[in-house]
Amino acid sequence: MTKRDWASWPGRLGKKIESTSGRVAIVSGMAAAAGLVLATPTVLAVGGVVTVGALIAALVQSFPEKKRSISEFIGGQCSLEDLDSLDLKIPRLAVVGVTQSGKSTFLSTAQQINHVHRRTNKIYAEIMTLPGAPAKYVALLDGDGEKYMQQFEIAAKADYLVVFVDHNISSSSGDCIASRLREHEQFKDQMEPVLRQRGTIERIYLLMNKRDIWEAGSDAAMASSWFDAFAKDYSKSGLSKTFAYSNHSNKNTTDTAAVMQDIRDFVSKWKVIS
Ligand SMILES: Nc1nc2c(ncn2[C@@H]2O[C@H](COP(=O)(O)OP(=O)(O)OP(=O)(O)O)[C@@H](O)[C@H]2O)c(=O)[nH]1
Ligand SMILES: [Mg+2]
Repeated sequence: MTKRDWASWPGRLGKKIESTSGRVAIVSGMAAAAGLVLATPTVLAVGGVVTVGALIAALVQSFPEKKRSISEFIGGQCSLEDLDSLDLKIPRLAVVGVTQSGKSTFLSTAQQINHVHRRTNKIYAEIMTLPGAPAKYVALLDGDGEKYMQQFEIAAKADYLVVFVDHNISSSSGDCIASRLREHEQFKDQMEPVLRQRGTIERIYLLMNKRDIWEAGSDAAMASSWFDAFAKDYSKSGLSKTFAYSNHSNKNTTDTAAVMQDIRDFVSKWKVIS
């Protein structure tokens, strides 16, 4: 039998009836007017048929959408609505941070995908399979770092949040830029109420990216002490049940493998609901 979210049916039906009742009222009004010229039993019969017909139509139209198999989406990109239609409730991991901090690079490196590099401009999800018996899945969410609304939307839907920060928008300069650090602080301040509203998130992992360039630069101490203070702020905020942070480089395979291991550990404890 096709899987559907039957629990959502009463709510969908209520909405449908609300939108149908206006139309039924108009038809009833017309029937009343017809009653002035036609015999009453005929009008009653027509009115009854119209009302019952409208109710049946509302019942059918409010039928919950079909649940879709996860296998349809593996290996490609999908939308948040697609994730909602899945026949399994899988954990969601969102990678957030300001633009050019390395979010999409992390996702493609972690999945060993060679994407042609370009800025992200809309929210997308990818379903990653973690091998094992049975296999486990995690949905990876990414969006445009210039559009904070996209960042907040995916953060609000995540069970696990990877937050990217860096010392500089550049991917080649080791200089630590104060305005860039402020940008990360403002991003956190603006995201905080969104996270508080959604309720405590399971895990946040904060990464100070591009260490391949800032650790060797003359501003390394400045970058490092800013990050320590920033991480302390996060851990005290109580936004997540668990919190971790580390210096990171997407160019360092050991760093990426360490974050991936953390994700695997998280997913392996996830209770799959089908
Ligand atoms: N040196 C260095 N460069 C990196 C690192 N990670 C990412 N980059 C570079 O930083 C630039 C931006 O990376 P993206 O992954 O596109 O950044 P993003 O956060 O997805 O940006 P938006 O899509 O605009 O939100 C690219 O040129 C990457 O090659 C890193 O660890 N070290
Ligand atoms: Mg991106």
